Amino acid sequence: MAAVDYLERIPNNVNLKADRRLLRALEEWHPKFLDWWTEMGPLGFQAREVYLRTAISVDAKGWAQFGYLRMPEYRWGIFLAEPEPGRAINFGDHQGQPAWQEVPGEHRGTLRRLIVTQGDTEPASVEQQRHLGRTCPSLYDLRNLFQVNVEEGRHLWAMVYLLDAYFGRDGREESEALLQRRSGDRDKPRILGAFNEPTPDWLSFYMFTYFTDRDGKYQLAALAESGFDPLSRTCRFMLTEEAHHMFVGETGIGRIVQRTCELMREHKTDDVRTFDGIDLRTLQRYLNFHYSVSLDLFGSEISTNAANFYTMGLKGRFEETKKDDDHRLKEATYVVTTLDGDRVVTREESALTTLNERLRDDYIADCARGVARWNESIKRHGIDVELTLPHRGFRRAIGSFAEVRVSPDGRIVSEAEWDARKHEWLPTEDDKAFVQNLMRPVVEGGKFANWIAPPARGINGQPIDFEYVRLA
Ligand code: BYC
Repeated sequence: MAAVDYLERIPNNVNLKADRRLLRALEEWHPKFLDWWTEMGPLGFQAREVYLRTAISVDAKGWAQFGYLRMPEYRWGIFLAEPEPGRAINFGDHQGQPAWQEVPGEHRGTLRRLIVTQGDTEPASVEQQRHLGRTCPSLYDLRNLFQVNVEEGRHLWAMVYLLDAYFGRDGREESEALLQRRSGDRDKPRILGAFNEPTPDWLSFYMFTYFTDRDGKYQLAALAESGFDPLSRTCRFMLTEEAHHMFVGETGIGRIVQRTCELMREHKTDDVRTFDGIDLRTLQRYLNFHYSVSLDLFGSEISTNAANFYTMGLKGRFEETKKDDDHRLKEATYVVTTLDGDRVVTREESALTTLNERLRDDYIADCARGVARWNESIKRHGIDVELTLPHRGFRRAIGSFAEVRVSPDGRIVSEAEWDARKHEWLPTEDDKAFVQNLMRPVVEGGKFANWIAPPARGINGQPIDFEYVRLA
């Protein structure tokens, strides 16, 4: 079961050839996906050989195979984690019943909506990163970008499989629509806010893969708890791919921090811009932006949608089965930080309606761990500056904080103070122009742009100066 069938046009471990109707639906969708990839996928480099990993089984150990291939030849396919025999629905009103192998009729619309929302983010991120290849800081980084891109493409396949296999004609229509919306398009935008923001430079890319892909981790983990077993199994396998994307983000920012500190020490100045480095203040402003946009992806602090997803058994908490409570939460409460008039307060609320906030809390704690690691690196260089996560209410567009202006340190500020100080807190036009100007391609084997340190090690045990992308 774990072996992936690569003899088929669509590699899969779901015995696709036994289901003619589904196979036909996916075979019809396949060329449309390739058209979308050509139109909206990475610009340039499509004819180049890239050292990519491909899934060859769904075992935790050794599922990946590395080798050179051209991106359009990537074996996008359908991989579900192994079924857990006897798996039950672990939370909500259906708790204790066997996990659903088919869509429960009464939750069909809600489940489809969740799958479409998840699916929509995957092509969106590829669209956002489309232009980055032209300005790569190294071949190593270029290869990582493309690895992330092809795997986001595969995550789209994962959701399209669920739509086509389980939702009939509506599912097929949704699969088409996933290829028609466009990130940032005024008329047919992607569904969630963060996926309509541009990713114009590599600093934004690393912030995105650190903060926004991490939302992906938490949302996928919550969906992996689903009582709808095919969704759970799909998300469990996606999480193994997602880990690399966050690694790219964390080490990417870590390497920029390291290089900045080296330049600060070498030239005895905070203002490393003169030396083609990215100063820590600019890094902090980019961090503030990407963190706040990603916090919005968790939805409102109080959400009846979230309560319903849980009660229906469709979307659980992070590590639901490790929690020691009744997994129904009808009587339970949870403390949330929210607004009371013009004050930031903490308040006890129903545990069910606050599930978005709880997931956001798990996410915030995880984000903070990476920031602490970057700060250790700054400290090791003997520099007395710390990067910080801004307050959760800062620059929010979703939830109660969207109504007010909150400073990074968590004060509600007037519109006048916001206007006067937002340049200290968020990337300015000048910052963006400066960063853009640094983005000059470096494609010589083993060389890196001046604003980023080389990685500690290469990919899959290869040396750092390995030819990760064959340009000739
Ligand atoms: N932008 O009750 P509320 C990833 C809408 S990332 C725009 O507060 P709810 C990846 C919401 O849809 C993970 N709209 O929120 C990362 C609702 O609309 P309706 C993606 C927003 O429903 C990097 C209304 O506001 N996966 O995988 O409890 C690269 C009130 O909503 C936003 C998922 O998101 C927003 N930020 O929760 C590649 C999982 N936030 O119903 C990939 C599936 C809320 O009033 N999605 N709204 O029309 C969900 O679980 C939920 O839809 C959300 C929102 C958590 C997003």
